[in-house]
Amino acid sequence: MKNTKGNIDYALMLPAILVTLLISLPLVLFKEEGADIVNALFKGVTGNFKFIFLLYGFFCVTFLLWLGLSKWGSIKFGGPDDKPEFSTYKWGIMMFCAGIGIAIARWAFIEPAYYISAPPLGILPNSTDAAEWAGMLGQFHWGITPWAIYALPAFPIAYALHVKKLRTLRFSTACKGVLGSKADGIIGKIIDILVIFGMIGGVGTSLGLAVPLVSALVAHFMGLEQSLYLQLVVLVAFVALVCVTVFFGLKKGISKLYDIKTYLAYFLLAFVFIAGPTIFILNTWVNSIGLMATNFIRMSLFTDPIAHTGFTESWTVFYWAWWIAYSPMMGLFVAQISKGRTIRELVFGELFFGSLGCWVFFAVWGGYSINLQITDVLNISQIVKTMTPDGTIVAILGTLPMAETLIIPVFAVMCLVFLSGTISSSAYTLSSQVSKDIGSSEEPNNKVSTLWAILLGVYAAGLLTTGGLQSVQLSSIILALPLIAVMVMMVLSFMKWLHEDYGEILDTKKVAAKSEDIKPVE
Ligand code: NM2
Repeated sequence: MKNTKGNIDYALMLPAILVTLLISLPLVLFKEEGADIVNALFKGVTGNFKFIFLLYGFFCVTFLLWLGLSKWGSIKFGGPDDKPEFSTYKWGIMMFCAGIGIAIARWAFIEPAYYISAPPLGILPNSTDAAEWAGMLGQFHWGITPWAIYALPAFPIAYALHVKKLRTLRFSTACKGVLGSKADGIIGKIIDILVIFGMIGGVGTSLGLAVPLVSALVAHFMGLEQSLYLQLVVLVAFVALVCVTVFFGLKKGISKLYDIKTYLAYFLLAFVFIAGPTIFILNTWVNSIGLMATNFIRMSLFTDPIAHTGFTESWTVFYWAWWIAYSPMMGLFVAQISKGRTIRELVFGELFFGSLGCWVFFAVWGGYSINLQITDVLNISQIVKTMTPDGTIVAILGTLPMAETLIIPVFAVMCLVFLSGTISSSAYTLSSQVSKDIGSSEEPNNKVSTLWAILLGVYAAGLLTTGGLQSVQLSSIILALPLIAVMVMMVLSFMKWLHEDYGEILDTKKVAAKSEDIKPVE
């Protein structure tokens, strides 16, 4: 259904626009100073708050495992007769595809190169241990913890939607358990604004990484030099393309096209697995899982307080923040497709399908790169120091059979589709967040979505102009930090609801009967 009323909540829309412009424009206009500020902020925020990010990631894992195994696990999102809408397999694939975008293509091939050249915990760079840990760290940073971070907000939202039957696409509503009617006032607005800022921060990171990758691929095919100018041209072209499709409401038709990126990714996965060192990939994967299992707590809480190598800040903290920033968007989506599932199914389903999906990509693409390094075919740990990350990806792909005729073109098409998909889906979500009273089946206003696509473009231009990975990473880190407080409040609210609605009943084991008696909160 179209939201033709154009019902915009200006109390959310205006601060969001203002802050986006206030961050982006100075970055574009005062490039040098911008870089210095970014540097200082990065050090200050990560240095002082890294323990919070690490604790939060660890909390998400332990809390969800406890929740899934506890007596609350059998509570269903919905009434006794509600059945899941999708088969478990389809549901799992939908969660994986919704949560993963171009970032996996940007990182899976090159992440091991960084880990080999600068490993944590005093491991000798470029050593055998460094190569083994390179396999493990990719699995760790894209495994259980980030998927637990993604999953957490889905629980309060799914409960509010399917059990409490609240028309909620707002996070403030999911905090009603603790906030009560305050959720509709200024505190609620602050919560919703923080969520919007978090989303902008996360999408900014994605675009800041994706645009240079796509322009490196464009440069490769057209024989051009990579430059900031080319990146901005690519960005403007994509934003314009998305604006046209969003403005004319072509979302349905276009979303079919977006499906092809998944098939292209699967094709590249299968190709590298078969054409690459299959047995080495499998061995490295199994080894990585073992290393991860033994070092899970160590890495989860590794604040690096003595040596201050910067590993924790530029990897674990950055990743957790990036996933936190996307977690509201993901929570909304997962909650909507999880009607009829139990709490236990959602905990283990999301952790299983999500982690497994990422692990396969990192095992295959990352394993391929590690093999290049140890067989001396391509010294990736050296190349990554002299070339841009995007140039390194092209060099890695160049070692595959049929690189120029098949692999790099397929990879390029996949990235192009991913990039426009990221811009358009985030523009839609942001637009629905600033719409008043919008239900889950309604579409947000086209014009507002178009405006968001442009704003995201301006924001990404700011990040790209300041240059460097740091500003792109900082975008998620700084805007995700306040979200942690919102998430904790949502969890408290959720637990309060569970206790109120099911506490007594669960003790007498009559779960199914109760869900019909629950009245929506006013
Ligand atoms: N995460 C999965 O750009 C993207 O692929 C969106 C990024 C949070 C690292 C998701």
